[in-house]
Amino acid sequence: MISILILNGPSLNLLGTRQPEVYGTTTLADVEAMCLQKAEKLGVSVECHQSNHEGALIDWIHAARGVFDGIIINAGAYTHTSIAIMDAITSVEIPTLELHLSDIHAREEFRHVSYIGKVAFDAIMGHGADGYPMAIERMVKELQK
Ligand code: CA2
Repeated sequence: MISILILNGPSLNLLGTRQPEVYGTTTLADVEAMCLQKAEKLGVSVECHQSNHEGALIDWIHAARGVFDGIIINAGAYTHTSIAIMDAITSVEIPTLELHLSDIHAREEFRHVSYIGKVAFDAIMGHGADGYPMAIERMVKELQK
């Protein structure tokens, strides 16, 4: 069975509680439930983790080698700063999909740079919480190629 690791970075634990005009009203628990539902429908397995710490995200990426077939990552603000997460993704050689709630290219210029985008095979952004099940579908399509 295809297995997918879904990682969420800093402050995404606050989803649905603040800045609803930017990030929507769906909570992280809702998002994870949506992912499990989508996975069940597609006959794949998903495991979700969130951390506010760069090193914790990197540890999960490293541990994914030989365990997960794909990684979906919303690295939050680390997207725009973290060469360390980019290198971790490269090191495990697991197909990785970049995910964002908002369209980072339609926002402030400092969000236009994405280190994750340099190593991901594709990106899904601007669809809010619905982007998560969309990302699972995109990942499954990629892994079934
Ligand atoms: O659009 C996205 O998914 C982002 O990855 C979200 C990050 C932001 O730094 C990226 O540029 C784009 C921020 C996540 C903060 O999440 C919050 C959720 C609710 C309330 C406040 C922050």
